[in-house]
Amino acid sequence: MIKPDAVANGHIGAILDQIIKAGFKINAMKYIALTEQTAGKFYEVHKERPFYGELVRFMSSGPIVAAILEKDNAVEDFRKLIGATDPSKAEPGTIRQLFAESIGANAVHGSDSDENAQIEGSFFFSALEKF
Ligand code: FUP
Repeated sequence: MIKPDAVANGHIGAILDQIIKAGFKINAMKYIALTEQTAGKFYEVHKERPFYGELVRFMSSGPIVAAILEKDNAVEDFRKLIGATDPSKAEPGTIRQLFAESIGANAVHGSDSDENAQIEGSFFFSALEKF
């Protein structure tokens, strides 16, 4: 996902450019707005965390770009490309170091396992929308 902060700040094109140049193929993509309810469901694993309410409000504060990306070793390579959750700790040249505002408004989301990538891909896309 490209999150509401990066969309609002005009970084969709630059972020997609980095993703494509890093060798990822886009298998599905859509530009949509999450409601508090859908954002809450997507981040349900974090329900008990203190930042959950703020996270849900932020993720439903404006449109996002959702995508399914394909590459060998995609989960690990994408997490390297985006950098640490807290942009002040992200490596130079990573997407979060370049484009994120804070640990909450951190520009992008990447799945943390192949299993979660399948679950999260199916959250946004039907079989007809995946290539
Ligand atoms: P990541 O996998 O890097 O997106 O990070 P996490 O799964 O740990 O966290 C998910 C989202 O929760 C982050 F992208 C932003 C938000 N978050 C906070 O707002 N504060 C925190 O202390 C940790 C995470």
